[in-house]
Amino acid sequence: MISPSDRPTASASRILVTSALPYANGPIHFGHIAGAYLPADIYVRTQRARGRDVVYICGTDEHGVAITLTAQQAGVTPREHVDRWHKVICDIFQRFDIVFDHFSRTSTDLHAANSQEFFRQLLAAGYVKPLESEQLYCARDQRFLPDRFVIGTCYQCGHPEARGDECPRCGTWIEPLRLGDPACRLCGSPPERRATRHWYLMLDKLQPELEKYIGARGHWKRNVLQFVNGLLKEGLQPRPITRDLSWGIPVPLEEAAGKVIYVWFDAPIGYITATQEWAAGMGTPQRWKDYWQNPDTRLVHFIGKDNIPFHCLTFPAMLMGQAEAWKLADDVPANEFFNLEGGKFNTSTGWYIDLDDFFSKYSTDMIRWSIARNLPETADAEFTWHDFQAKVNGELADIYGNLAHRVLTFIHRYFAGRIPAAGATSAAHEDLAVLCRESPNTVAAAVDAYRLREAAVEMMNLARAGNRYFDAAAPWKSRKEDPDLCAATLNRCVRLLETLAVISAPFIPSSARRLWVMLGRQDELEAQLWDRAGVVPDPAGRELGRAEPLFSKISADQVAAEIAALGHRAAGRHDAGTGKDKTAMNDQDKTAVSGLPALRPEITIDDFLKCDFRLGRIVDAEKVPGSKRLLKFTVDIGLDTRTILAGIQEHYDPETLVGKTVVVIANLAPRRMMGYDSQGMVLAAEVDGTLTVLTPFSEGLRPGAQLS
Ligand code: B3M
Ligand code: ZN
Repeated sequence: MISPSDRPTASASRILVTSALPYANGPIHFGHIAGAYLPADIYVRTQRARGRDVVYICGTDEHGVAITLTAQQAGVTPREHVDRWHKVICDIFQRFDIVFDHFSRTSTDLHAANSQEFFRQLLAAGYVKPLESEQLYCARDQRFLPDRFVIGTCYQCGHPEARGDECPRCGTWIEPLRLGDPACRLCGSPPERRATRHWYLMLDKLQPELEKYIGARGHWKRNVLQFVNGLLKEGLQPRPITRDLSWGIPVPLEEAAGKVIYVWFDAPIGYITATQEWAAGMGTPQRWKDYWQNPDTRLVHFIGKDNIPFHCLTFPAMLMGQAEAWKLADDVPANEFFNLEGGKFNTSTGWYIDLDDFFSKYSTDMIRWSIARNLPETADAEFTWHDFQAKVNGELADIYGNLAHRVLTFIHRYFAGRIPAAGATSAAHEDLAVLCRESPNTVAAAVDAYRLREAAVEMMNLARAGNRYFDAAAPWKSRKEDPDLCAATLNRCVRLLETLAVISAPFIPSSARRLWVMLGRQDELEAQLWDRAGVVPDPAGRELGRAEPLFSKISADQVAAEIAALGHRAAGRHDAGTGKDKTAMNDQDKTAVSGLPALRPEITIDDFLKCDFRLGRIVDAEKVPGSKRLLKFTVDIGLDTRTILAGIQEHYDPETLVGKTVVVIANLAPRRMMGYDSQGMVLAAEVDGTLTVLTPFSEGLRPGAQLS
């Protein structure tokens, strides 16, 4: 094994960039684009323009329980299902102008062979081992319930819809046996525990190596390091990497007949398979090794925050346990979540933007720009129609488009479309030249640091400066008073626009290309070198192309109509479902259509009466030190005053809850969390990520009152 300290973070002349492989299980939306694809695409385009040797790899993730379940619900085979979604997802990337060097899929033979080889080598080295364990088993469906086949209450945050693999609310890596009230996703009945044999990745054995590796990655984003170090501190446990499923890559062992490799084991190997396919397609079948086995390459994984443990611990562990030395990630710029108008993007509840409709009205660069300006790099961010309008009208049209338009139409009108002479220089010209020279470096430095939002702002600042220069130079006046100065002004503005076209291309590629052509350039914009973009040779005498507006503005009426349409779509989903015969809708359909959790299995009145619900008054509330989720309440329930913890920190400021009357389950067995005994539970309702603590309609009710 190669020690991680022998693998220093690579300098950046050869770069392999990956974006999380989207599940071939449904469409992707702005949220995904903002998390792992647009930032990577901007990064790759910039590095390529700077002459770096970059390869950008992605593909669809086609295995796993979620896919098996959705295919089953749709009445198609998993193969048919992933074929369909693979194609849809490719088309969506095209619409966003996200351009990969290679876009693969994980259901290929080469990928199966690669994954099996990884498995075999880890087994041979003792990092994969079979273990007997208890797993949840549904007696009614006569099957084990891996991953998403089971739902229950999260033991970390209390979320009632945690899945057997992870909690969608707090991101905890779930151990299914610890879920509260587990239920089979297929039939709703409570599962039993049964002994079975699975193969485990012995993460505990690799923990010391992983610690060294992560220890040498102090430059990573704080959110990533916090998450990973938290897991390391808890101590890594062996994780099962085989599943009882029929769809997936068979475990390459005779005694494991009927078992497949866990989707999260094979998926990251998909990056490698895709790179091999890319190299073969280029006619250089061995070249993938330059990217995966040469320590000089920089390996960068763009992902959403929910994928952190797999990219920062599991995948590196799988690579460390191989016989050869593999590249481990140098950077994992994980993003937070990107929402829509205050809610999560959700196709089944109608809270989404229809892409056909969107692209029939707005351009790719408009949405790329509005997302780039709001990337969830440090905190959750969102798309709102008002902000979309502000970014398109106020920046693309009024700053970038306006500068191009006023400069080019001026030259067309007064210089017969030919770029006028540069003339003598002046202090103002020099200042502008300095700005143009610096601008590509400023943008590139922000991109190198994965601060792409800032890079976008810096790029737009150059256009802003161009407008200021134009205004101050007032060529419409100097045209009569000092024609040479007027010519010089326009000459300088054209040079600035050339610089701008090059450094804006990563963000708004087709608009930048149109600008390039309008500037009369006959060569390829993509072939321009970033490092020379700031010093443009005198273009005097060149004939311009035709000037036309780059961006159209979005009206207030349009914004209002879009917001109304979103509301209607979401409401329509709740009333009318999918238009199928409603009486024929089973519980799973209802869940899918409404976005609400399925009903739990029936109980009797006696079951209900076992729960003692009381009104309580919150006397005190504070954040639990060291926890991002938990609030600690002191609650007066009439009979006593007690401590209750709730995982709602992200939804409430503790002070705002003091004095509120709430509903408490008062006879719940105490549970220890973060060093406190929580004596009960405060009731809250959650829909689409928004959580509300329940409080009675009338004020001044006495604590202790029993609910019935
Ligand atoms: N398909 C999860 C996701 O789409 C998963 C990523 C795999 S990256 C190797 O969030
Ligand atoms: Zn949770």
